Amino acid sequence: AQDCQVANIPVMQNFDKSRFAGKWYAIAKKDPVGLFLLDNVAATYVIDESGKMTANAYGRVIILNNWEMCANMFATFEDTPDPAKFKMTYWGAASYLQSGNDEHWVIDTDYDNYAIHYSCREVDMDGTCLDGYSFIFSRHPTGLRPEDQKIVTDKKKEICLLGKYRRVSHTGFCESS
Ligand code: DAO
Repeated sequence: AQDCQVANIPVMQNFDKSRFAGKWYAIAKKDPVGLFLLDNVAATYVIDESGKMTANAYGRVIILNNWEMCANMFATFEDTPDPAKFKMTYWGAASYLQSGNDEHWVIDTDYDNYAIHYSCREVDMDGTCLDGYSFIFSRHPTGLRPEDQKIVTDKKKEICLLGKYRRVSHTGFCESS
């Protein structure tokens, strides 16, 4: 059932953050209002000895309307009663980069190939998401394996974001930084 209520969005069952650790390449993205990360986006998740999750991420951004650069970003995650839902605090290596607090939900993953991330920033009066973003992650910068594409399409529909994504290219722009 897809009623598009944020509270009813199904997330990954028995999410195992230690298997989620490592590098993920964003291959598609649904942007929020005031989008920040444009392309060449990747995130590396780390789980420490105490089980706390953190991440480093990078991506091409344009700041001050015209200045193109690679943003190096950091994030910490607070666990919640649902193992697939985290409260994320993020900030940039430089003070002029974006920072804030977002939800970080893992909708689905097989840990080895694909992952679907979701974050609703603003829930509307009717309980649907008014402003949010979502990344489709792959372990491979080249994209998803054909066998994962149907699973991902079905999940996009379940989270009411089918047709809202754009492709995220990897050109090597952020590789040297
Ligand atoms: O690109 O518009 C946007 C929103 C991105 C918020 C910045 C997130 C930085 C940390 C990313 C960790 C993995 C999602």
